[in-house]
Amino acid sequence: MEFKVGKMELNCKNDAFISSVTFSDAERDSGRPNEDNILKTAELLGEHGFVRMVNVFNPKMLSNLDSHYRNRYSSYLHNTNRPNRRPLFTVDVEGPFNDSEFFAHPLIIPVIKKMLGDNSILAALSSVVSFPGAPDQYIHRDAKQLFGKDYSVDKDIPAYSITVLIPLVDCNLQTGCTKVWPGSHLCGCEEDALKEPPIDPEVQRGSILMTDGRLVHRGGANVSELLRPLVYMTYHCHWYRDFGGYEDRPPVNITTKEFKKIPDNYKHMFSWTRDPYRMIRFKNLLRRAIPGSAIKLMRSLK
Ligand SMILES: O=C(O)CCC(=O)C(=O)O
Repeated sequence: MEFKVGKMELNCKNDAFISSVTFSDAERDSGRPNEDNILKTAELLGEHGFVRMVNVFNPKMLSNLDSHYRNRYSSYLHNTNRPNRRPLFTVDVEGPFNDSEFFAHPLIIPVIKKMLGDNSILAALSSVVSFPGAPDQYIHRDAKQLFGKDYSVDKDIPAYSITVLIPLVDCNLQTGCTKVWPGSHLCGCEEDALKEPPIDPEVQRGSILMTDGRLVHRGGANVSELLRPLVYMTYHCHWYRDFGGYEDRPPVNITTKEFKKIPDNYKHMFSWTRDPYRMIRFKNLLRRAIPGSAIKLMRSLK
């Protein structure tokens, strides 16, 4: 949902309180986070609509993801003719991106489960790149409201969509932070949501920003000379789907071969991308194409 922009968007306070939890190297490398840190992360996310998780990806894992990404998507990273200088593209579930340590990261997934339940799904795996000179992105919320014209119903219900933003370079005031309006996920309308100025949480490579789908935010301008690639994963409650923004590309792209590699206990995160009626459709098509008597004849020939 796009907002009409008021004057306050320019009034950023970077010294404001940042909702943030720092994980130790031991938690990161063992994949066994301290339960208090998970609780704190979920609590801050619920209260402010965003939380920065510091020191989530170990450098080796991130560098594997990064080199696969830069190789595979190099055509998007050289230049752009988009006026907003922010190309968006789907990241295929393959290579290091088809790894449960990534899509069900042991520090991230416990928070997702606390917020969305045990059977949440991976609803998007995608990337947005902001090129040097990219202006501020339009102000928006990621999730469309469930009922009515605004968020006056949604503001009173638990989170149903969460985005995990993974920067591949440091996000700061030069490369562009994701500007957030704290608490705006609990605001029913645009006027309330934009009452307070936004803040710019800096997120270093290896850390992530988690946002409630209802949070009002925008990518900040890239005033540096550096490319600022961001990979993001969106998780949904198992009953929720939102295809807004994915009219011309799939939110999750996973082939049958890659789907087979997903461990059984994570398959539910991706099974919504498969068509359970594919064989039935195929049989119906055959039935229409081949008259009944021909099918009977074929059966009798067996
Ligand atoms: O670039 C960013 O920091 C945020 C991107 C974003 O919010 C989006 O593409 O929906």
